[in-house]
Amino acid sequence: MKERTFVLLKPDAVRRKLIGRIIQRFEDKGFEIVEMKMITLSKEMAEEFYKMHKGKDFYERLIEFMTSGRVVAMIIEGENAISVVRKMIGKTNPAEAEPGTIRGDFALSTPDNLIHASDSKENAEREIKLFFGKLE
Ligand code: DGI
Repeated sequence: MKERTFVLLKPDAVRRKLIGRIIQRFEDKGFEIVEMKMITLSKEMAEEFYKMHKGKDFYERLIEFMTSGRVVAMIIEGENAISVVRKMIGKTNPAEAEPGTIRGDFALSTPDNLIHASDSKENAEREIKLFFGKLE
């Protein structure tokens, strides 16, 4: 089923100049980037984005990291985009992410694990609305 997912390249991806190589993987796979923008997240925006983690021990560091530089937000479209893109980014903890995944190949730790991708249809809709102001 053709669907849309939300992907965010985190500040470490921008700082390390990995944007092109990461996007290339999604294009090579056959996905289409249908919307994209580079922004710096405000604290309020980062807190809304990660509100499900509020109160957890890693939360403050996560918000600080997410607001530490520019990010690239995009909507990616294609067959089963939500689950396939999640598979391509790899496990949350890059130390456990398989080689061949983005986190497995390019990252070693959290919160600087390079990339976010929606994990469900509900979250994809929420995140697309938050960043692009519309429901898909
Ligand atoms: O969707 P993910 O980014 O794979 O994971 P998530 O939505 O559960 O968590 C969002 C970010 O918060 C994740 O990319 C890194 C950080 N995080 C999540 N769980 C942990 C964590 N950081 C630490 N240090 N420990 C955790 O258990």
